Amino acid sequence: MSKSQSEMMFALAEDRVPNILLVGIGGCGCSAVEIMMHSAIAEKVTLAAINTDQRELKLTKAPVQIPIGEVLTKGLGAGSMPHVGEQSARESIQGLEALIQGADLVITVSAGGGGTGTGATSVLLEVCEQLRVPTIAFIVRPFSFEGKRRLVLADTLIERCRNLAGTTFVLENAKLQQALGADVRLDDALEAANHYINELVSGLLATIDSEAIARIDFAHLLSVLSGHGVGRGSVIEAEDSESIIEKITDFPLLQDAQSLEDDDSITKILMHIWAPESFTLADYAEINEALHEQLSSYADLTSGFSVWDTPSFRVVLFVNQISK
Ligand SMILES: Nc1nc2c(ncn2[C@@H]2O[C@H](COP(=O)(O)OP(=O)(O)OP(=O)(O)O)[C@@H](O)[C@H]2O)c(=O)[nH]1
Ligand SMILES: [Mg+2]
Repeated sequence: MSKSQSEMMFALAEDRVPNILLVGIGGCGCSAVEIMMHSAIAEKVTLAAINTDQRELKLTKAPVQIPIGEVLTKGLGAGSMPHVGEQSARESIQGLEALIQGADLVITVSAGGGGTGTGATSVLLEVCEQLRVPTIAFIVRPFSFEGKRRLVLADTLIERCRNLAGTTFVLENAKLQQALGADVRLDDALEAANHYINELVSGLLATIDSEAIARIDFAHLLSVLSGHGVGRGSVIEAEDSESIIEKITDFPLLQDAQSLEDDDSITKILMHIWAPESFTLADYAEINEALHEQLSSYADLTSGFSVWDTPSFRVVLFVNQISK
């Protein structure tokens, strides 16, 4: 190989951006993708929507739309039957394989409790596992007033995801009322949960995207968010570093993690801080200590740091708690 050829290959490797695929599955997943279509995420990842319900699918305007189970459901939905969602995904397995092929990371968004999300999400995650593509799953857990059946179905899906995905984040619809007040309209509440997922995914992408003094690369991100753990995350805007510490382990819409002793679990943390120039090593040490105190004294922390010309702070935090 000539010198110029090898230089060119090196340049290509340096410039390669990870191919991230975000897939919304079922009604909730499609609504989340629809929100992302109007956010900066649309330029950074490939957005795809999967559904048995073709009307819901088309509403997303996602660049990649995959109808599943067209023979089984005739495009009319899975009627809250998870086995129909699952069989639909199996009927369309070749389309799912073609979708995943070549991705460096797949992020799924879906709700448990209905037919399509509950049945098809784990089939997609299985395909990713077979093709050795890392995964992160965001699962929405229904409101308790929707009845026990939906909650049990959601919990079965969450259990499956925990065995298949690198990290599983569980959003509780039940926490929306607490976070937004009792008078919130139902459609606004559902949308707020989807915006929250949008914010977390944007935060995650920002950690690897920034011009940083200490940079987190894509391989760091994958290593923190692997191991079949329970995920929690937050994006904090704060005026000073004390306010960061107050808010840092507040995960408003996410399911509470089981409290495990350090001996029973491994906690991995990914954090990126954008701070003004005045930020000191002492401030940084204090944030790190607060994290260890509130999450785990043995936590494995990967952190990035950027200085920006804004007087306030922004912190993106992801925690992955893995049972030993
Ligand atoms: N946060 C949020 N939750 C939603 C949204 N849409 C539905 N849900 C919740 O998700 C659960 C499952 O609903 P869908 O995602 O529409 O169900 P599906 O997977 O399309 O299932 P089928 O329609 O039966 O095929 C519901 O019981 C709601 O609790 C949404 O846009 N945002
Ligand atoms: Mg549906």
